[in-house]
Amino acid sequence: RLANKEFKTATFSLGCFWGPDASFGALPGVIKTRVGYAGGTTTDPNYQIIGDQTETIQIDYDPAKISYQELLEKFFVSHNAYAEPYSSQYASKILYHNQSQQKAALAFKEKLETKTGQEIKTEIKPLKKFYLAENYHQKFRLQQHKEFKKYYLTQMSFNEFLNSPTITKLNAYLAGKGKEEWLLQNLNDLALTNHLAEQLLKINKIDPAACTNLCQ
Ligand code: MHO
Repeated sequence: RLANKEFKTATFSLGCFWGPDASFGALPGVIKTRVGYAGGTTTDPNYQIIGDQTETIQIDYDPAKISYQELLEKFFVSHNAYAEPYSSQYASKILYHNQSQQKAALAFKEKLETKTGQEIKTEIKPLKKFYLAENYHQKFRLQQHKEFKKYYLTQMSFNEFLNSPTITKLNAYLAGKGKEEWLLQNLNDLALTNHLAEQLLKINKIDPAACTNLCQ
């Protein structure tokens, strides 16, 4: 199992939170992710009554394996930060947790603007409150795969599912994110049945033969 150790947290808004839940979750060094609403003033928002809050992803990461700088790089390549936001629900935001994140984010933005000569619309401001989104939005890609969803949710509570580093990775792989070698390294940690392991390899277009030496 992937260890649940000392971590740091990054909070980003970059459009619909389903995609980034999977793409950030795939990165080595990212321990777990969750989706919610933040960046606005509306209290107790939900998907129907979101008010001025923004769909946001929270990322717990191991700073020994991935830096805030690398997460910022991923943030900016994952969406168009130059476009005027479609709505406050889908705005681009970096919600920093401390001064060092603030400095890194501002510097990154400035460097990109100088390089491209274009203004970045990302708001950079302190995180005030993160409201966890409804269960059905968490690990959305995995939940779309009903067999996988059933397999895990009969073994664990939703809270365990939400906070599991293993589930974070599985959500990423079921979305076809990440690299083959990561999947092969992590396959045993996913504790799947042979049938589900085959499905997962198929989704990621990996020949099961590639797996016979590495996977049990
Ligand atoms: N309404 C879009 C985005 C969903 S995202 C959670 C869709 O159904 O794909 O805002």
